[in-house]
Amino acid sequence: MSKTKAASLLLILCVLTPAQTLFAQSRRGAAAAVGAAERRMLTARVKSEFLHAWRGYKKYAWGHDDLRPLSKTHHDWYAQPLLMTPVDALDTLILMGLKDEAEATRKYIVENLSFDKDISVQNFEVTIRLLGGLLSGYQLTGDRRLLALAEDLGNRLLPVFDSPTGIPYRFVNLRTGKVRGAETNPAEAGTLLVEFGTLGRLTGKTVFYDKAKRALVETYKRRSKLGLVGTRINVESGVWTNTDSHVSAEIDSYYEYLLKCWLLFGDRDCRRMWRESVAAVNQHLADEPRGELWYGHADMHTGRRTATTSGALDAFFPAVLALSGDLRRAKRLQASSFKMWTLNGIEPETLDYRTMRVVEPGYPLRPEIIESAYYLYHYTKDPRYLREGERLFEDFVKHCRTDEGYAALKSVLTKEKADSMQSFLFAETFKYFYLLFAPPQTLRFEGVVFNTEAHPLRKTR
Ligand code: DMJ
Repeated sequence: MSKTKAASLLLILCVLTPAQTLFAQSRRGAAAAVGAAERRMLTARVKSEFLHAWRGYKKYAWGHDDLRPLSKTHHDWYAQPLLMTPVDALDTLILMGLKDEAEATRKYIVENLSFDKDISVQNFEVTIRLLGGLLSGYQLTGDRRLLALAEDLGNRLLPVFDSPTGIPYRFVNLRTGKVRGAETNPAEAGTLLVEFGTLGRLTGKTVFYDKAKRALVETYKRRSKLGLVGTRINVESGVWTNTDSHVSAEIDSYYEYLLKCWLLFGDRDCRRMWRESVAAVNQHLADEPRGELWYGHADMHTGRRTATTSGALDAFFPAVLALSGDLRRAKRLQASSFKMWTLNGIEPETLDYRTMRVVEPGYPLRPEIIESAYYLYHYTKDPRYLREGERLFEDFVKHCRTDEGYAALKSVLTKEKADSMQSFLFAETFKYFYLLFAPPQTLRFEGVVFNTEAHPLRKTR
């Protein structure tokens, strides 16, 4: 190399940010290693940012479901709070070693949370956030009052399964058991068995496992000849009301739980359903513009392409592919997700991956791309995923941090903030950042399965 060339290369490397350096390196195929001191520093930064948001919640919204970070007020999902943020945050507090905060939160939950409320709640959200959070909290602390709360909640949710098909209604009144919402989707019908199954194993009450498993199986049984499911289904007639098929909102975690229920419980039906389903997804939904890998939309019966869109929620799929052993597709898909993120310095809710045009510009602090970086780093130990995580974290802090918390973005194009900080920020987004950078012994990956809200549940085969 000539002296002038060497000098200009040195200059370029000096002015590049770490993330830009990653790109420079990735063109040559390898990311720079991340040393132990650098990882410690990143871990500490994540913890400190988590605490920043947690203090904001405690200061302005303690006892309520979420913090509204711009108006510095609180938000409750229903007429009475269900402690969404404390329950979702508890296991992250424990994993981060924040003992006093975890202890105070556990105490507050067991002394104040009651499900004897005359409110109609969304079964899916309450299951993944509250049932999942209480169960992992119980497994991490051994506090049986958390399990008792989970069992009480489980019993109050059970009426949702009393439909003619066994596919659950969407809403149930926690006090009266009255159900509503006959039109549901595979995600809400099929993302229940990890939590209900664990509750069944821990209480010895098989009804929890059996009802949630039936819901998953009955959804699967209605797949098309191509092996795909649609977006909406009527729980009373079992008829699809929207036949669009994809791995995005309203379907996503249905696939995740087919795989995870095999891994968590050793349920062979789930393994068979996962294998058949993922083969159909790879055959009919995968798309390869410009040699990249994306998963788009197609009609469940004909396989005809209906949309070339993907988004922040779809970014969970590399993690699931990696967990299933398909690292080749997982790596290619994660590269696409990362491209989607870097397009505007943060990912949009929906993107047309053919034109690279943003379709829905919001960013509600979603974790999925970080979750996938964590899984891929776990399996490959390729520093690329640590560097990727570092870039995601820098952008995330830069665009979403407020003086008293973190705020969703109305638009990733303008970076205008929205007055919302959902509890999955604590359950998932910060947890996956933390686990990505922290030493592997922080959590024995092979011993647990994360529910879709990132609550780690112990394998009980
Ligand atoms: C979470 O509540 C869960 O991960 C769910 O499966 C999908 N959406 C949010 C986070 O984006």
